[in-house]
Amino acid sequence: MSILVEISENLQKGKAKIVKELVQKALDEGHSPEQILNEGLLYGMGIVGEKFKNNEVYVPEVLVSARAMNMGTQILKPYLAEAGVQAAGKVCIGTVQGDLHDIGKNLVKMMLEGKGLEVIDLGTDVPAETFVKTAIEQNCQVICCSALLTTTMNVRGDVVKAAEAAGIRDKVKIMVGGAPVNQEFCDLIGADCYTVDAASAADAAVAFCKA
Ligand code: B1M
Repeated sequence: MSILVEISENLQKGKAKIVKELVQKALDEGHSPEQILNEGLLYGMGIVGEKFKNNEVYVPEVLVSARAMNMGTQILKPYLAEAGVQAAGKVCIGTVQGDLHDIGKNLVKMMLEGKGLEVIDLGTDVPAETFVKTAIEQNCQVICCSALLTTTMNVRGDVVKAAEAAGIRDKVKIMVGGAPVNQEFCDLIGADCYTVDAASAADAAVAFCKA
């Protein structure tokens, strides 16, 4: 079995320590950091994302795979920077103001990182203006707003309005998700995209960044 396949398979099993060792071994054997990232780590995380979408694996499995992914990327980070490998795009993500639920938001973040995007995590209880300020200052192509409470649903609409007021609405895509919202709500507030789960959110963000 090739070492890149071994990395992918151990990542899918959530074997963080082994993934870390294998990534170092692959580097020592002369594989390029980009190849290890794309054909080992990201490939494995992509499979986890698809299985999650199809209810073949659940939140705990995704979290352990994401941990393994993070351990692997930590080893690669300095080499990738040296090799000048560019992130596929930049996204800021947060749970909206008034809402402290962050498990789903963290899953979306992990999937975005798993797709090679640079993610600025604003945490929870994030005011609409902070999303917009960050997008401007950090040059993000996408803003991702998560929330789980019906009482905080409308803050997503405030993010759209704040982006309009700041004059960046045509420069940034606004994505929404979280249990109480759906496509109809997304259309109503004038956001760009609603996705039901973390893996689909990552696919959509990549598509926006490529466009
Ligand atoms: Co709270 N909570 N909670 N809670 N909590 C819910 C959401 C609730 C449905 C429980 C219930 O009553 N049945 C209910 C909301 C009811 C409503 O609004 N109609 C509720 C409530 C009422 C509250 C409090 C108000 C309770 C209280 O204090 N009286 C309080 C609010 C605090 C606040 O936020 N201000 C509160 C607090 C908490 C805890 C702190 C205890 C804890 C949160 C811990 C944490 O997040 N760190 C908690 C939890 C764990 C839950 C439940 C049990 C689980 C939520 C969860 O993490 N699900 C939840 C009940 C339930 O859902 N069964 C509940 C797993 C997670 C992976 O799913 O976040 O939906 P989810 O993410 C999904 C998708 O939605 C999507 O991707 C993920 C999967 O792929 N997704 C996106 C998420 N964000 C996305 C963004 C995207 C795209 C997709 O694009 C940008």
